Amino acid sequence: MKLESITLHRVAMPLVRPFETSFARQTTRVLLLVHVRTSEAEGWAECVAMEGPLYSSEYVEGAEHVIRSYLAPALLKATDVTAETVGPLTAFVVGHRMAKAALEAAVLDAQLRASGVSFGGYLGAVTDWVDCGVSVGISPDLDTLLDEVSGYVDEGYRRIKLKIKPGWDLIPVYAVRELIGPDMLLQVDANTAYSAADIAHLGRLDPFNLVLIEQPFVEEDIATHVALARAIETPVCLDESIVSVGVALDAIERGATSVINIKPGRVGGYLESVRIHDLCVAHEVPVWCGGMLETGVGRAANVALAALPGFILPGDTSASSRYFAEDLVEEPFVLGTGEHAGQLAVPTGPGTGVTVREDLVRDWALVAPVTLRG
Ligand code: NPG
Repeated sequence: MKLESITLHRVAMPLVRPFETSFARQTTRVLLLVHVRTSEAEGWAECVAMEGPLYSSEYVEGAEHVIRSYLAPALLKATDVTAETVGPLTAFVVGHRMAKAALEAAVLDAQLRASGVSFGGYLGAVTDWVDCGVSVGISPDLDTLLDEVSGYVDEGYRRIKLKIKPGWDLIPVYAVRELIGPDMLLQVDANTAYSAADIAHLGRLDPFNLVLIEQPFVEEDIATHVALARAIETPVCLDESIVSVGVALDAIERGATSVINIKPGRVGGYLESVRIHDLCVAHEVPVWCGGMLETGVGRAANVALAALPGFILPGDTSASSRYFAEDLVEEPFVLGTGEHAGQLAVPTGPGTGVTVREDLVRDWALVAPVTLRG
């Protein structure tokens, strides 16, 4: 395909409730949407970078800048662009995986719409419904936390993930385990908030029968995750550290991680996500699909990815209503009922299978959109 234009929309969407992690408290999701026009079709994608460089070094305005100055010009001057060539064409730029992932996903959406294939069909989905978990932020107090968790259990979510940090770990985990009973899937996510000195303390989570503890130490520190995995019974899962299939292989071989969270933005796209998935299947390492407070645009693609066979744990693929009163797409994600309680249906239409509400993109714009042409 020939890429004719790339339009960047910076929008702000109010969250239904504040989302607090060990690194930030968000009340609004500021994000970058990428809209491509090709010789054959149009495609949309969402860049998962946050407003500030707090989860990773990427952030909205930085992603916008690298796309405008480096990535878009490289794609717009190429004679043939497909999702498979976005990676090679942009490999000259170091890092900036979230920006690259958004471009690759927008091109893939256009390409699949042109050929009438769904994301799930292209990526290798093997199921029509995926199990959903929900990520619960750090609360002002235990009562608020338990209220929030009870609401999600009543909605049908199949797994609870609690955000933890030093000073907010053993007691909330104990209280939530008491609330939800011994069998419901429960896991914790530290977003790099701990250090090697906390290994014995983290071992005190073992009695709570957690599915996993996610990313307790800084992303570059594989060695301390190895030490933790040897010291405790709770499986260790890496998120921030896993930025490519090469790092995933290293972390698995060193015993730093026995479960992997795959986030397409963090690893540079859906194609690299499938490579990590395949590696994990070959090593019998379970994977699950992470989330970055995506709108329906990114959520649709994530739900398709989560339908691959290695995704045996529920993902942070929650319903649209977990975050937004109104989603950016005409088909908001709603949890199923009956046998599909706690699940989302994998979209079946061409591309992501969702239609962007351009009226909302306009209403929620933070700045005028920018269109780049070859
Ligand atoms: O359900 O989309 C979701 C959010 C899941 O907790 C979640 N994401 O560290 O995994 C994370 C966290 C996150 C959110 C990270 C926003 C960065 C930004």
